[in-house]
Amino acid sequence: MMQASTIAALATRLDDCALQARDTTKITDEHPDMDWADAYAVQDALRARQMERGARLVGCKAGLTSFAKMRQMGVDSPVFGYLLDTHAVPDGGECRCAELIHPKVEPEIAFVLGRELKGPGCHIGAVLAATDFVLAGIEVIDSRYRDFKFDLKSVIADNTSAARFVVGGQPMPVYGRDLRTTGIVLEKNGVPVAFGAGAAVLGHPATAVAMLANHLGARGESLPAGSVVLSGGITEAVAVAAGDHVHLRVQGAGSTSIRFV
Ligand code: 0L1
Ligand code: MG
Repeated sequence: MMQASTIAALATRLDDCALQARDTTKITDEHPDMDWADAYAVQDALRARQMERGARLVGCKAGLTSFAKMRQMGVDSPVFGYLLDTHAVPDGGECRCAELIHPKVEPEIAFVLGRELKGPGCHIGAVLAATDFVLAGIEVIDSRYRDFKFDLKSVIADNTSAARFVVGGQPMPVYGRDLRTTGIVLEKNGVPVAFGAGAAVLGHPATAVAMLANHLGARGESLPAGSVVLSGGITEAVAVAAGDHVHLRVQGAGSTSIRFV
């Protein structure tokens, strides 16, 4: 277990990198013995710093939940992070690239919970029962690590590269729908660049939400009613730059978009 002072120093470093839009080397280079609990402890300390500045917790995210993403990043299991109101961009709104290091976008299905979801023991059925509706969601990831080069523990400490997100305004109830066959099309500057379906995320995107709830439950936390949960990129992440306009269509759930300036 890392010392509290080391955890605090690492959280400060990652926070400063995000605030100043500059990168750093992955923290396991200096701390090769960092364990999973240490990695999430750094993430907790990062969240505490940001909330001390006034940010509010609005939800959580699961990352690396599709084989496309795992293959892209060379890892083999999902990771979990948190979402703050400071990460949220209004539908159709602008994301300032000067505030980010090397942003990429991911097409996701966002769950909005009508009831608290608490592990352990969560499964797809419990997630769907607690879900009020799903929305089209674009996550903007921006690893604080140089060239997006990291291992799982380093990326967990860095709040799983969370930077911004946008969700659409057309809620789709899950009852009577099959999220596995729900199709998505991601367009960059009017050109379709990625396609997929919900099943790309662990067979069913609600599986990622159940894993997240079980992960939180093991730590004595839960997903409160009203939480927004990003279930993970359905395709590989797509790099973006100032001037790009990204639009996501989700079958049955309308669309959402974001402009990079
Ligand atoms: O949301 C995600 O899938 C990203 C998880 C962290 C890995 C990355 O930066 O691609
Ligand atoms: Mg994501």
